[in-house]
Amino acid sequence: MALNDAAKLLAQARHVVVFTGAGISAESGVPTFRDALTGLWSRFDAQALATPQAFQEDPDLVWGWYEWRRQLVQRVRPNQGHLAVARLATHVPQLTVITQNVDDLHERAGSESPVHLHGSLFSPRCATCSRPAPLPAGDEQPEEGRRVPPPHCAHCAGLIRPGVVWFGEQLPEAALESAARAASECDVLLTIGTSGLVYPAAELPRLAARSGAAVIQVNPQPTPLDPIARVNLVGPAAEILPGLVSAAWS
Ligand code: BJW
Ligand code: ZN
Repeated sequence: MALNDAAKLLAQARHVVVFTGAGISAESGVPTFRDALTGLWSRFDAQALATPQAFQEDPDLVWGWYEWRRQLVQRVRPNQGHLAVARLATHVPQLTVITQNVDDLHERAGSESPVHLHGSLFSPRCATCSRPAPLPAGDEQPEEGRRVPPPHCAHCAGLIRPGVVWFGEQLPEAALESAARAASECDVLLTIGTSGLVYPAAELPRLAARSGAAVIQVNPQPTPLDPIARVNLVGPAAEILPGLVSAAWS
């Protein structure tokens, strides 16, 4: 049975990497990017919002979108999937959590220092001088699709931008390096709720597999990572992960 196979691999591992995408936060109420009915980008054009060019052309639209998402995330809670990932740290000798998500639900579930490959909704910075900027005051969630003008930098008056990684931008070097190191050294990589379409993040499970690790995938849908997964657990993360952790350490 797939769950028992995955539990055995986890229980024997010395270093486990958990690699997460938007799907792990779906059951908290945070929309994914590419799911046909609920994805954020089924309502908005991704290329129109998640690129440096879009911010240059229409900063109010892009800032408004990120403010809407930041405040949505502040109103939701970590789910059983995030909590099970945090519990893993009490069982395995070494655990590295690598997330593509810009929310803070792993931290709020109790995972210490997850590696954020694509930045964070909570670390705005100046688009001109790159200095960090304070989060805007107020917690009134703007209406979906509403334009909100970004604040100006206190040092150079440049526009403040979200601290996330847009298409065509480099990932934070230290984060990518430590993620690649962990992926190449681990015994098991557990990939959860990612479509595996966005690079260089999507290379990490492949790197782990090439380095001899067992890849376990948790996802209700097929993904391009299916062929490299030693075990495929088909279903939602908040249902599968608590059972997986219990099966490994019962
Ligand atoms: C559930 C579930 C449940 C549902 N339980 N699961 C090589 C080949 C081709 C292209 C490239 C390449 N290398 C680089 C590129 C270009 C580009 C890229 O990858 N393009 C592809 C789309 C083709 N990459 C980049 O531009 C990157 N930068 C870069 O490469 O720099 C170097 C460079 C610079 C300049 C020139 C040349 C090179 C940067 C990528 C940044 C990605 N940023 C985003 C936005 C972040 C900010 C924001 O949040 O708005 O990151 S895009 C978006 O996708 C976001 C996500 O982190 C990322 C991944 O998405 P994720 O998490 O997988 O979500 P979904 O929605 O796709 O999937 C959800 C999954 O969950 C599904 O599978 C569901 O089934 C599942 N699910 N419910 C479990 N309950
Ligand atoms: Zn500045």
